[in-house]
Amino acid sequence: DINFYSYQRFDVINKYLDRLAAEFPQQVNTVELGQSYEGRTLKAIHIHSQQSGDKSEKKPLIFIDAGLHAREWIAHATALYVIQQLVENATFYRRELEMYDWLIWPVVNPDGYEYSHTSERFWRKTRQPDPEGYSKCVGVDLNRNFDFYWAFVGSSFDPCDIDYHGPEPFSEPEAVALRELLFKVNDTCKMYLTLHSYGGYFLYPWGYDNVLPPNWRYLDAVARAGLETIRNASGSFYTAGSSARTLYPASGASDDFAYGVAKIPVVMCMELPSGGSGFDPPADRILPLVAESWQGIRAMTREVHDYP
Ligand code: 0X9
Ligand code: ZN
Repeated sequence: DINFYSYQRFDVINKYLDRLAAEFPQQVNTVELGQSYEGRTLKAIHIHSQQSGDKSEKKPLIFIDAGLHAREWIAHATALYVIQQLVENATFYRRELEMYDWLIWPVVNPDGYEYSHTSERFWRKTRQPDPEGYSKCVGVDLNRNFDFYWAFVGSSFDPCDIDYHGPEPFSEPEAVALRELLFKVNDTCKMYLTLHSYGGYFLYPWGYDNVLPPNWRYLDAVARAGLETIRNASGSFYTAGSSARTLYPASGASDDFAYGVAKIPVVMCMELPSGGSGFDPPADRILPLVAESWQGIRAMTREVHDYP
């Protein structure tokens, strides 16, 4: 079974999703999204309240993913915590389940995630070798592989760099799966939240340029709702702003794609805190960090709900 006293491996996480689907068939179903380069099953979970069994009723959807970057383990843990709370603690989150359907994909890059457990703790990319065979270096930065201003800024042509954008857009099966999922849900999806670490930022589009999108004031209000909730819970201190202005310009990322191409109205990238140690918060910090992050996520979804 899962816990938040250690970081869970990919198989444990996927088996947990299957167990929830078997145990709560009225509220939960898993969604298979194809396979990773190394053949792992890409699996998300769809969570809905019991009443929404009525197919004619289409609820707004919150879509959360984590782990495009392998080493950012607190992101995977946060997604897992959201799943656990919404399903196993459902009576406590009646409001969240009444307002929304939830789609959560906790490990977008399972090959990289497993590699960061077995071989190289701070591995970031996928595990697909360079198809042209020119380079001995392995892996693509999934968050540079999307076809929106691909290879435009903040990414590298060098397969040996950690921000290598890949030989072409959507060279990675995991990015293709995420694209297809975004297109599948974008008619009902109110917010796409992508979980990363570290630094303590709420980032909204754009990442490819310093220009701000038309609804940036609203995006900023959503971000501040999350930030203030976490701060008032005497939790971590976050900064809010556009990706390019607040962190650095970087294009070809999933968030810009979700906003610019899939046209999801609210897109947010959370850079979770470090727990004092970079990409590797100590085990005893996992539970406090995922719990405060979940409060911030809830606050954002309340803010999103009132938006037309
Ligand atoms: O560089 C990234 O992909 C993200 N930071 S991380 O340290 N987790 O690697 C930030 C992505 C922000 N979004 C865009 N630049 N579009
Ligand atoms: Zn990241």
